[in-house]
This record gives sequence, C-alpha cells and structure tokens, in this order.
Amino acid sequence: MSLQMLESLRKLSSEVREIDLGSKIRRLHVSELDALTFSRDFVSRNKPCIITGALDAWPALHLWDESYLCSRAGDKKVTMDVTPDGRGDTITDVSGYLDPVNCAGRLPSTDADAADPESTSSAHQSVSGTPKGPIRYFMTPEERKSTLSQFFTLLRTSRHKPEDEVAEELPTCISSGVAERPPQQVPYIQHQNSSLTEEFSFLALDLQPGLPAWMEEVFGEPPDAVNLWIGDERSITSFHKDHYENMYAVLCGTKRFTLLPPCDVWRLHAQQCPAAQWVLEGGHQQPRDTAYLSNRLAAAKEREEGMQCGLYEQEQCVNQRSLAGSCCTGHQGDADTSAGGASEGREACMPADTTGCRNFGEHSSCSQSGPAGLNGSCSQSGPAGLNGNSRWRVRLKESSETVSWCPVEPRPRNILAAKAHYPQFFDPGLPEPLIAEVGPGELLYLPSLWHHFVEQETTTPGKDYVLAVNFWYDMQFDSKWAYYQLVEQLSASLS
Ligand SMILES: O=C(O)CCC(=O)C(=O)O
Repeated sequence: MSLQMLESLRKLSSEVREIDLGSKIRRLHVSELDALTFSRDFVSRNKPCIITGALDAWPALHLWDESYLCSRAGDKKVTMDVTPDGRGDTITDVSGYLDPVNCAGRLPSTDADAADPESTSSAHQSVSGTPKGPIRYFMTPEERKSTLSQFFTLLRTSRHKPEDEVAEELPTCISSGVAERPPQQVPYIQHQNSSLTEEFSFLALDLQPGLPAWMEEVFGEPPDAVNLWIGDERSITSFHKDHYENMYAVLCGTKRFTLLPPCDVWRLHAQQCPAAQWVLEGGHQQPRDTAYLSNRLAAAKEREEGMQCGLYEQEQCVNQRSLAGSCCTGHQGDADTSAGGASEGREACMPADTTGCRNFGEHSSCSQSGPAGLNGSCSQSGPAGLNGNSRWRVRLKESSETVSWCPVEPRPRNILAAKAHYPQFFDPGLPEPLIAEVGPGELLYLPSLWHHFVEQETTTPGKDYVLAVNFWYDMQFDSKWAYYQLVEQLSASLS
C-alpha cells in the first residue's frame, strides 16, 4: 500500500509542475498586473512570481541604511533574535551543548544509527558509553531587547568569529582534548508579530504609498501582519510553510527562496521534536562594542594563568546539572524513536534537590543530575562555554511541547548523508525546488502553504546587511486547503 501511495505522490508532484508550475518563477513588471491578472494568473493558481517596479516610490528604498534606521529608532528597545549559529526555528543537533556523561541514557531523541547529515558536533561521540547519535531539538532563538544601534554593533562584532581569532589563545580542557571557545552569537531582526507596525511604527511612512491598491482587492482585506527583517548571510530560515499569502519586499541585499509547492510536503521528511529555546547564560546579555573581543581575550589569558582544569570542569558541571535535568523533564508527547530511553532517564534522574533548576522554574519535575555533576566526571560542554560566565544553553519549553518540523537542508555540507536521510527530497527523478532570487526593489509573491527555505546575501555595495519587509495576508481556507490536508495526512502516514 505505501509503495503505491508513494508512487501516487510522486505523480502528483511531477504533474503539478508539468501542468502549471514549470521550473522557473516568472518575473514581471508591476505595470503588467492588475487585480484580475494577478488573481487569475497567480493567487488563484497558488503560483509564485517576482514583481519588479512595485516599490519604486517607497522612500525606504533609498533612505534606509544603518545610520538612518538607528537615528530614527533612537533609544527605543526592539526585539532581536539571537542564536549560536544563525538558525532560529529549526531542528538542531544540540549534542555538543549537552553533557554526555551526565545525560547518558536520558537523552530525548538520540538515534545512534543515524548520523545527522548537518551535524558538526562529534565531541560526544568520543566519550565511551554515551550516545553516539545526534540529539535533535526544535530550537527557537533567544529573544533579546536592544536598541537598533546595539543590534548593528552585535551584527558586526559577532562576525569576527571569535572561535577563529581567539581559539589559539584559549585554554583547552585536557580531559576531553576539546578547546572551549567563546560562544558565537548571530543576531537577526525577524520578530514576526507584525514587528513593523508594533515595534518599528516610526518607519511606516517610509513604505508609502504601500503595495498597489489592487493587491488588497485580491486578498480581500489589509495585511494581517507587516514584518521587518534585518540580518546577514549567517541567518538562514529553515524549510517551513505559513498559512498566509506573503508579499515579500527586499530593500537591500538579496534573498534566495528555495521553494516547494504544497503538494510536495511529503518530500520534506517532517520530524517531531521536543521544543526548546537558546539561552545565552551569563556575561553577554547585552551586545558589546568592539572592545569586547579584546577584553575577552585578556580575560581568557588571565584565566589560563591561574586555571586548574579540574576546577574549570567543576564549574561547567554546576551549570550543566540543570541541562542534564532538562533531559528528563517530561516529553510525554515526544514522538522520537528514542522515547523509551528518554523515559527511563526520567526515572533515573529524578531530583535529589532542585538546585539545578534555576532556568527551568516552570517545570516542576525539573531536576539536576545529582552528585555526578560535581565529581569531576563531566568532560566538556561542546562549543558552549569559555569562561564560566557565558555559554549557550538549551532551555526546554513546556514539558509536553513537541513540534513537527522539516529537517531538510537543500544544499547540505554532506550530500551523501543527506541523500541517504532524505531520499524523497533528493530523488533525481523528482522535480527540483523552484528558486526565487529576490533583489533590492523586488517583491516576491509567495503563495500560502508553499514550503520555503530562505538564505540571504549582502549584495548591496556599502551595506553589510540585508533589509526586507513582508506583508502577510490571511489565506482563503478553500477546497485547495482541503486537498492539501489530504496530502499532508498521506505524507505523515508514509513516515
Ligand atoms: O526572510 C526570512 O529569513 C524568512 C522569511 C519567511 O519565512 C517568511 O516571510 O515567511
């Protein structure tokens, strides 16, 4: 049955391309469109296009740069999302951030037989008796309030890649042979609560006269949300879909959208993962100025002079106890195949006390791993910590929260492993994703339910950031939606 189903889904994906979508996204000038043509040729057919010339009258297109934006924003605090790797809202192998000794047997989603095709973390594999596979959480970014000027400072200083520049100077924890490095931070303004109208309303006039009036006619009402996006090439948005019709305007730099139509949902190998959030613990809550790196280097040297590795390890373990505890706060809804191991772990590490719970106050079952965390057996914390003041940690969300998300990277580092893991995505007999490269002044119509993976490049001379604004309009829940749900259910039953 499932082979037959797979064949039918393959046919569906191919036919949709042959009948209507083709393999290229059409680019057309706004003057070629009106309500009727846009609705007939694109929206009703759930078909993307790139529109040129629609933003020509926006003052933002010419005015917006770092100094203008910062002077308009002044001291106002806005939300920036920060991650260690530029990946917010994505399935991440966090094994490098967990303590392998204390977490052994208690990890929520370990699959020892499956190498994560994107994982760069291998430190945990070297510790005998500990899980050898990736540990996947759906990670959301840390949300930090800062001024826009602090955001730009962090965007720039964090490009210094402390691990490259400072690594040679850093102390190495001998027992693991793994150098502890300062935590990398990648900031991205990407808050999606209609951030432009909620947090950046002082910029709204710069978007006048807005999108062509006929667009609202087509979508039936004003946009539900207008969002501002500011980042650089380090920030990547993983494959997902939205229940919105999306008009995505790029103002500076280039955005590359890798797109799959809704009927291809079965090719994305969605996985259910526990949900967690990145938290940068200690020291670096506020963006630093350029003195930050040199101060940190000096601190590292000072530390190196007086440091006993054992003490250092112990300090890490104190921090890691609550993380180990987090492995055993109930993921009752965890659909991962390792759930059995995780539940054993839950029993095995019930709290002796709750001293490790300071970041997990909301979880009554939150625990620490007991004396093991203090006995020096803790070997390393992966790329998280340098000096005991600052390290990325994984904070679990509500105890039962799991998220279904697509793990596929369209251009993976390890293509062979990726093909083995995600054969439906990389199947050479199936159509390739469509690519939309959207440059300054261009507007992408991204139809509802299309899966999109978004990268960006700082291609505008003199601007080392990418600026964009998007408009989300409510989608119509019509018969296309009902068909889509059928495909999604078939896809879920395939896996
Ligand atoms: O620009 C990005 O990074 C992501 C955009 C996106 O996912 C969206 O507009 O729905």
